[in-house]
Amino acid sequence: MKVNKVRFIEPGNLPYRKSIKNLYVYDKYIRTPSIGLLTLATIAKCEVEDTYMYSESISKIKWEDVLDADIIFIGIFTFSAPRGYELADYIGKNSSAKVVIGGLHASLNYTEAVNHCDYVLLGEGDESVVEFINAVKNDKPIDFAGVAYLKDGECITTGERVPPHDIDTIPDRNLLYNYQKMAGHNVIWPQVHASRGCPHNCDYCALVRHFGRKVRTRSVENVLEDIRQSIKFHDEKHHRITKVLWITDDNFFADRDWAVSVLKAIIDSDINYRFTIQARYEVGFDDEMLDLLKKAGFDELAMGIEFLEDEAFEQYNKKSTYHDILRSVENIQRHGMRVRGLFIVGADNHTVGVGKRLADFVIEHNICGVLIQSMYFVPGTPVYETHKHRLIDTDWSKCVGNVVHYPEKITPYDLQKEIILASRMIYSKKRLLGAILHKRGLERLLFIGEYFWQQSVRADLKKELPRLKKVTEECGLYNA
Ligand code: B12
Ligand code: SF4
Repeated sequence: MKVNKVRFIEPGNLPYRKSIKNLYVYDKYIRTPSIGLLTLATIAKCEVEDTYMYSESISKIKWEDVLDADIIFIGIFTFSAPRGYELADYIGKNSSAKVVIGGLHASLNYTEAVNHCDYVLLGEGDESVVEFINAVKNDKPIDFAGVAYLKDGECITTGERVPPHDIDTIPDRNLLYNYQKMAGHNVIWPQVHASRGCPHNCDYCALVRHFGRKVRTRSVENVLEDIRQSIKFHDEKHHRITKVLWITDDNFFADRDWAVSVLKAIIDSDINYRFTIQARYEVGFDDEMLDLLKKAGFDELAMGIEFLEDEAFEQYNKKSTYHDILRSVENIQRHGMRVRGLFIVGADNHTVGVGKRLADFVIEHNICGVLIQSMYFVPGTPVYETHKHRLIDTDWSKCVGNVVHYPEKITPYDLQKEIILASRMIYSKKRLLGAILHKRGLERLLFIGEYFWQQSVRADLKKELPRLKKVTEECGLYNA
């Protein structure tokens, strides 16, 4: 079969729409688009000239340009899976294109995803999209490793895929419809993903199941070039206020020598920019690394603190302690960098009071901002096996911070209220005033932006309260 036209689609949790909130809320109707799917589109373009991508993070989908494609690839995370299935079903009804779904959620939950497409491609797609396109072009069976599909109602799989070793692709940002225009929004960040995989094995982590425990890195030159291109793409035609590039790796520091080389290369280069990055607590004990980060332009580390109790760290196999976290936060701050906290609530030991404890910690230890995620269990993770009976339902679209399970020692309703309380305490009017009076420059601006973003987050969390009250009352699990 001829393959003349290929389209990639990134569904949103909610589809893009114009809203005043798009000026300060980064994750509702507008989001940074997927660099992963864009990387795949860049690779596919070498096979099929007419390759293009749409992302509901930044635009509506132009169906008149999509439905006559020969192959349509859709990438889903858990929070975007229901919308992805909706789009795939629509395409299935209105187009003769082969519909392929992939991405983290589809890989871990392929028995669900196969019901909405012709094929699911498991794992990272850098090599498999090319194999797929070529198999279709040459009328060959789709029988290479890492495929799932339905045959006579039964889910067939062709075995596990080995993750790609060469990941040196710089995404061609011009392949994404509307990206250049939207790149001026301050809630859309320049992003570079420089390595994949993490050697750790936290029980709730879907990433390590998807990308594996072997760390694979891009070459230093390739990472630097991507950083340059990303900055140019976002800044050249726009006046952005928040000029910060996000290195989105899950564990950039896992290969220490490589991380040092990247940082030294940034320092020695013509790149003069501000950066943010995610980090485990161990980096806070590495003074050489912290000095390099500071010199390279990193103002902030987003630390996966997750819990504040050793009991929870132990239960979910997170090799961490409260004491270590604290020491690490203090040392990072001593090196002149901010610490942002990424937290999980809804662990088995969490009770009423978890929200206040979290907020007190954040305020007392000068954590500059937070992302609070309620526990959820993705198929394929150890925590799913032990806790799947505790999921309220499998409406994955709710996995954007809402409570989606029946915690052991607190009701879903009360836990949602704890998240709202924590947000209200951390982003209070008093702290807003403090930030306006005492913080400077970007730090002040970020707090103001986050203050209004969190108002919107809380409004969304509140909307779920009546439903959570009902499921709490109906489940019968919490009767004294
Ligand atoms: C950058 C980022 C964001 C950005 C942009 C997201 C985006 N559009 O991609 C923003 C800030 C918007 C964001 C927001 C959120 N995020 Co986020 N984010 C990330 C992060 C750190 C990096 C994404 C990335 O670039 N990955 C690297 C690329 C290479 O991987 P990839 O995109 O998965 O693509 C590869 C493969 O999966 C595969 N693939 C992907 N699609 C397809 C399609 C086909 C057909 C095929 C064959 C293969 C394939 O091939 C690609 C190349 O190898 C990830 C962590 C991570 N490592 O992925 C979290 C992550 C995706 N985020 C997560 C979450 C929970 C959120 C939020 C819900 C947080 C919150 N509470 O607000 C929000 C959701 C916003 C919303 N309401 O829609 C979770 C999702 C978990 C899950 N089970 O799905 C992750 C995995 C973090 C985590 N620690 O668990 N996020
Ligand atoms: S350290 Fe982070 S990326 Fe690594 S397994 Fe744990 S949660 Fe996942």
